[in-house]
Amino acid sequence: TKDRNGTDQILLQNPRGASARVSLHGGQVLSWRTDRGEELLFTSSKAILKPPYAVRGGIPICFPQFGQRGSLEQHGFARNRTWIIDENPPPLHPNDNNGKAFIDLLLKPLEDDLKIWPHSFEFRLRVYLTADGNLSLISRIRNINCKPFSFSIAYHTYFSISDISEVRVEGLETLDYLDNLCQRERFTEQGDALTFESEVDRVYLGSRDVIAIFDHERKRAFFIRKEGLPDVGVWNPWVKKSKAIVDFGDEEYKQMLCVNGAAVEKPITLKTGEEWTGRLELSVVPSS
Ligand code: TA6
Repeated sequence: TKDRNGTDQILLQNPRGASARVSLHGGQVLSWRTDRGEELLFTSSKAILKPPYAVRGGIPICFPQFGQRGSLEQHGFARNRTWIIDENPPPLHPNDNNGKAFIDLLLKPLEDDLKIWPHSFEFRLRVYLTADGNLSLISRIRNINCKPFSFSIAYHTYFSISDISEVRVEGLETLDYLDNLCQRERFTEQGDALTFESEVDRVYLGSRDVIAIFDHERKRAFFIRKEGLPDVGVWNPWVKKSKAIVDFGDEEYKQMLCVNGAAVEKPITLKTGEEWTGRLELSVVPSS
């Protein structure tokens, strides 16, 4: 299929009818629906579907860095480039194939990207739906044949929620975090669950491998399971920041929360021929 900007999108559907849509623009998941057709990811009504914008919503992939790094664009170039379908990906781990509905993509950096970030890398992404309708993303990043390089990465996931004031996140308690609202100063999470009354922009460090987002009003919980992604970004722009973001509606902060599986605090370094794999699996379950 094609989006309104003519960019190719791949529709994945599992036998029970759960679905996901992946755009070749940015290798970005733009939709993940239950078998009843309920949309689980947030996308802004003001999202701009063409380069140089990353679509405001779904799961933008921040690579080769999260945040700012020299003259690279914010959150790196991967989410703003055209990916291609990878016709013959190297074999994945057997249990990575349990979804019938999957797509393999390959990042195509521009010459200019390689001038700024001169590393011969390969970034292969597999997106698939499991039989239960969970959404799984596997990134495999390889140093083909050059001197060691380092990168950080985040799956900047916009979850659709009913009301940010009725949401709590569990699994981050007692962890340290860098607070982007205080010059990335380091704090320790005191609460036993994270709730939201104002802008939050943090990276929790060395997190556990399961994070839960409880949407009280919709009586459901998202679970984020991750491997190779030790950190968790949490972001809600709240009122003031929302108004300052051109591709974000003034009131939309109430219906979204970003909780991002990431590797940020300790960038990953790959020597020649080495490969890194990062896995993220999202599921949603009823929760009273
Ligand atoms: O989620 C962390 C963050 O760096 C926030 O500060 C905010 O800028 C967000 O990413 C979105 O960034 P973007 O470049 O997509 O507008």
